[in-house]
Amino acid sequence: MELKVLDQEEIKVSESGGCAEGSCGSDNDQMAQLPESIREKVHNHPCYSEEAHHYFARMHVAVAPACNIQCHYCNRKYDCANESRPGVVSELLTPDQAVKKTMAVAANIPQMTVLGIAGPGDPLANPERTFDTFRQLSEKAPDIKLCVSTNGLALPDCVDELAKHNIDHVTITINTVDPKIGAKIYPWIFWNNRRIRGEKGAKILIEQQQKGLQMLIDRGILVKVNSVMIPGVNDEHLQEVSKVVKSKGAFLHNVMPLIAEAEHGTFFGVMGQRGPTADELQDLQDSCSGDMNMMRHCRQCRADAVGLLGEDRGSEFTLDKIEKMDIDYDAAMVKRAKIHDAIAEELNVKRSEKSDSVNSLSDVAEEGKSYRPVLMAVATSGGGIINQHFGHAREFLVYEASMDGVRFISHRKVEDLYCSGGDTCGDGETVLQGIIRILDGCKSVLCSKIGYEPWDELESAGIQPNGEHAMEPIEEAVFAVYKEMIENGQLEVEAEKLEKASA
Ligand code: CLF
Ligand code: SF4
Repeated sequence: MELKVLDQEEIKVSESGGCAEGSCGSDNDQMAQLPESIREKVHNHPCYSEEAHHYFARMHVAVAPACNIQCHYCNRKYDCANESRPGVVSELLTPDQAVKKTMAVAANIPQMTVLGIAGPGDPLANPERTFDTFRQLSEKAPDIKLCVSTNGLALPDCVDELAKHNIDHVTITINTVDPKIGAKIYPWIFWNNRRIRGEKGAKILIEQQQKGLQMLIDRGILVKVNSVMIPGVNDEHLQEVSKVVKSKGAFLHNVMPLIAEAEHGTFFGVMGQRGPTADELQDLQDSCSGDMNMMRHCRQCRADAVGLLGEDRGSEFTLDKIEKMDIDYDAAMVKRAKIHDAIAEELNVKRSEKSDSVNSLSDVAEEGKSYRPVLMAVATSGGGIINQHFGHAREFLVYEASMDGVRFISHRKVEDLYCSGGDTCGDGETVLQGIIRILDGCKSVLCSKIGYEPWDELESAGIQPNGEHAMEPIEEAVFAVYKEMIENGQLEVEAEKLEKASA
């Protein structure tokens, strides 16, 4: 698709850019294999499709304050604009306010396709507020997909109601299928008006999760399972979780890293429980991927996030701002449909171009020789293209290029921006060192532009900056750089070494 059908406001989302328990994506090849009925459900859901997340946005409405369990990684905050993690929100909304906000966002960000309720507590522990919001939206904004994320304790009681409102995307956070491990993650659950602690509570939670999962699958509702990877607690057990949920028919598994900082005030944070390293997370995701479609592009969104995954435009849609907006939703729906069609057309064109350009190494690879895989970081603000200045990137997407092609691996967050404006990068060495640290393992970083100073430092750290592929589709650019590396003789390995490395 050419972006010419989009006006400035519409392009903004393409250029700028959760589930409560942190929540998914089939990759492009897996998408092609899906039956039509499922493809229809996931093709424009930014969490269920890795491809879609470059183009389509989601929003959360924070209507669900209460929770019926306690997780050791959770501490909800209700008036915080600064932290980006599940359970944090700026303002709690009533269902009426949530409906108004959703329609305002949908009218102003036509690429917003999904409304999720993901907290700050558990949506199904607040059934009146959650279902009132869904009921109103399914009537007033029928072109928006509805999505919910839950810990699963109340799920079996809510499945019929979910089906009634056409909610066909449900995320269950399942961190374990073993009560012994569960007792280390959940100090208590609130069940039949009583607080139940330890293994007994964890056992009930696990049974409810598995029962709810089965009931959803039986009704044809797509289920994504989120798991928080907690080193030393459930990391070695999550492959088993993946097997169990896959055998029941879950569509996608999203293994997310534990976020635990003492200043968040969570039990794990205060106790110094560490989260996994990027390598540990990737190894676990890879080992689960034999059993399951894995989501690797989750951003562990706030419970009031708005926009493309990885961006937050919530401050544009505060209650006082929405009050002043004049929304003609019927007109907005027509415009949204046009834009969605145009994006679908663009994706079709890109897929066919990709199949021509991102497949063959035959012109550079020598027969009988092997070439090692390479990680590359990419600066993008959405649209599936390399369109961001190195110094403006708030996160980098990491891709692996190998003889099998290009695949998305993960995103890595930049805690502080290297620079906040202008086209040149000059100072800020400390931040730059931080970026170099988070890009560990990457051989190249592709961006639209980069200053001399960061260029030199990146190069000295063994990360080759590359601004030659600005405005090109990401996967094609990564593949082109990989080919150049092969041509330059940088990647050749002896066949036995490659076998050993992959064993
Ligand atoms: Fe929200 Fe979750 Fe629906 Fe997506 S988020 S309720 S499935 S619309 Fe997505 Fe955010 Fe990860 Fe959740 S990136 S935290 S997986
Ligand atoms: Fe927090 Fe409840 Fe979600 Fe656990 S289930 S992360 S306690 S809101």
